[in-house]
Amino acid sequence: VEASIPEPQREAWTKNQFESFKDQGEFEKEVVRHVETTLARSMFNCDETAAYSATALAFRDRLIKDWNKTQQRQTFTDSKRIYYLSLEFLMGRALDNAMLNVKGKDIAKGGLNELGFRIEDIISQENDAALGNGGLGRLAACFLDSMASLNYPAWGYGLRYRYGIFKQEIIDGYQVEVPDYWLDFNPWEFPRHDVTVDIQFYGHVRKSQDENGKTVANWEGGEVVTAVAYDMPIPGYDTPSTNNLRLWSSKAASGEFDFQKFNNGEYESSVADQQRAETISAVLYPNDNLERGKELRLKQQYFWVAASLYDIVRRFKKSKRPWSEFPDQVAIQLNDTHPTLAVVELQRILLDKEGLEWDEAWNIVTATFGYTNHTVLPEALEKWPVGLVQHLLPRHLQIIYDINLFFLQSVEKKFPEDRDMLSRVSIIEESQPKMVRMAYLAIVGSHKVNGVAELHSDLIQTTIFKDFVKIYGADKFTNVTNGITPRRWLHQANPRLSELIASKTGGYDYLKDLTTLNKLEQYVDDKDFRKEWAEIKYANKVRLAKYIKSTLDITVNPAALFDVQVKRIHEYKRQQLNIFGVIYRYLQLKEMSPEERKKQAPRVSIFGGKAAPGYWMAKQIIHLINNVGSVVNKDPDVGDLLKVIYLEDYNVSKAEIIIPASDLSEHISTAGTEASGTSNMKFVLNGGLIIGTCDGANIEITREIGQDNIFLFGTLSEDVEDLRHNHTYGKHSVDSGLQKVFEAITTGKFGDANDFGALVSAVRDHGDYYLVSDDFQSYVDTQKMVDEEYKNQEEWVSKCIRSVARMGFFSSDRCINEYAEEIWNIEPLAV
Ligand code: OX2
Repeated sequence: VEASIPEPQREAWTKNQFESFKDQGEFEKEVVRHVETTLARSMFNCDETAAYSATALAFRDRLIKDWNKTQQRQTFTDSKRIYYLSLEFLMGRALDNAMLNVKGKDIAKGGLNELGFRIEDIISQENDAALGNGGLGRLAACFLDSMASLNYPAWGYGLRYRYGIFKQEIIDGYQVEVPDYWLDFNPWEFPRHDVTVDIQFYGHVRKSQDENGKTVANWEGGEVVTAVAYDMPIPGYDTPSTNNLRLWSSKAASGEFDFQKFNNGEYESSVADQQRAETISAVLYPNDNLERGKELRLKQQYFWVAASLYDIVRRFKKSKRPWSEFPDQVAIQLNDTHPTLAVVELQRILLDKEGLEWDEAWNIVTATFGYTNHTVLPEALEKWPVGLVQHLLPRHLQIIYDINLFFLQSVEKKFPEDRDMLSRVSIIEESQPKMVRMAYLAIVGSHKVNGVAELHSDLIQTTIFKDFVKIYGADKFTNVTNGITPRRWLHQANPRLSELIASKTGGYDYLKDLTTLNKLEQYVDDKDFRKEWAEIKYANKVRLAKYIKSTLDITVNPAALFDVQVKRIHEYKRQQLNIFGVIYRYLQLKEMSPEERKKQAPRVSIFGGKAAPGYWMAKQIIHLINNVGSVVNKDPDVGDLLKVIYLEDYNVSKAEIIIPASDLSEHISTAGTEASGTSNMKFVLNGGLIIGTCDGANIEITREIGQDNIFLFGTLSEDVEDLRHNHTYGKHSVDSGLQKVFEAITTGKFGDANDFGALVSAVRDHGDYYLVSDDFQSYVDTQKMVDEEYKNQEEWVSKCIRSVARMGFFSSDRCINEYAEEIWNIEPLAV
């Protein structure tokens, strides 16, 4: 129903519009109003939680106005929109970001202070919105920030998980998972109970003839679940543009609650149906770079994709344009293969619902979609058993078969000689059981395929998707190197550094054009500037040291080198290489005389990250790190020279404390395995140096900041295959340094040796797939160099400043502009 206020009454509306706070007084008034009326509390009963809620609501009121106007503007101008489909959005906290983006943080700080609160305490009341596993989900969140900041008409679509990524506790050195129920009070979401879509599963397909004698497919029967929209405003920085993130929640379809059963006293079983429906959006799968092929996951994917497409198509149809203009109005980006069913769903809508011919429909589909690949790891490439797809989505399987048939026909025509090609590129893998290869389906269904860093984009074109480059030509494949939002990852996380940079680069404009950072280069030799810079780093380290003290009761010396590796725990990311290096350092320290020890550079090795609950080896790595910590940290021979810290429950809000405090961070994946990495960019942007392999975005970071400002080591990706081959044929030796480390572990220096047997043998006896032994020596040698260079603080700080000055390229704004131009063909909307 189109409801609108009649002309004569509009003036009353305009006159009485809500005005957001212009100054501190108005902000305070709004907070008090929300405490007293929205929350029904008084100043005698206003704790930090209530103050947080009221502050969030005050800012939310402000955002809503901009949000409504942005949506109206987009509708009136009928401009092309980009829809970013991602199963993960790792947003973190929203309040601080909202305050900064609308430039209201100073007002809030003063206002809260006057009301008796410290803004930091209020901000930290908020639960992280942790609807993601790691880099892939955080990238989606940075992209939302950039799309809004650059005024692109953009929507994110995802799932509203009731439980985000689990919370990690470390108990007796082991990871324990605790559910993350994050929705207690979430002022940032708006339930749209009027925006619902019924989603069908299972059933069967019946073919019939329409009045023109054309065969039509009817998908009938099965089960229906309702998707309800929840919207979150996404404010841009220093612009009124406020975009929408729409997350779907599942509930039983209205007809589903079985009143018959209910009345017959079968209350429990009627509730059970309800719960079954709600299960779909209940929990985020906690695997990073791993696909386990569970039916519920496939249900999640279809539920989310079908609801989103229904919404997108509904919006398009309002414009009354012909279908051929769909790709002029709509661009859809597939964040990895998780939303690939969208390709099939849009083809189904156009064929079965809208009555288009196959070719016409398929041209629209392929012109609409773009696909971003984030990994070459075989265990992360999605495949679904044909039988499962047939059972859950019978009509979709038929369409997949047809897509494949037409695709293979075209391939056969082009490569009549290469019979093998057909089975290699088929969307259906002829294995036992047969599988649908989702990446191939995504490539065939999109007009552009991109990797996320140069090396990675080269690798996909020369390895896993090589045949597709032959078939489609190189133009279909491109690179868009990842980026990060400088608003959260510098301004918000490191306010003092941001202020210092602003004072030298001509204000905060650098947050909108990060290349402006290059103005810092002229201050590299300025002693006072270096001093201020170093003081800020030190203060950030003190903040982290306090956090470590308060959570772990371990005292660390802020003057020591803080060496940080925080990311998901994975063998390919090689936290085992890091901890073996720490053990090696420890053994060396133990062998030294007290005089020799005095010459050593003190270090704090800081780890953090979650292991997938079912990833046993990753959990062993966590256990080993903790056990090494408990031995080293209380060894009086070592004292301040080495501390080993495991920070519990690494997440976005903790990253904002940890990253600004790092001197050195580790990005040490086996070459060719880390598609990009994005925390590497965050660490450098915050004035830390990197030790890393020639992998992912490390390579481009090196190119930008210069090889003197980064500590690179290890095997190159082009040599990995040969080394692995040698290992398999027994040509594999573990050098004496690493042998000593293994000896220490297997003789029980760090607790029961049996606990770590598998970790050691993976390297020593079972082929060392991740090349830990090959890279060990060059790793410890490079760490030695780090020790030496850190002693020369003036030079170290100069390197940090120079690096930051050259990091402009890694803004997610640059990245989004590349997507917009090369893939989405979309323009910003003037405000
Ligand atoms: C991650 C990649 O592992 C990481 O290298 C990359 O920076 C990030 O995506 C964003 O592009 N799941 N997570 C990733 O890939 C997959 C699959």
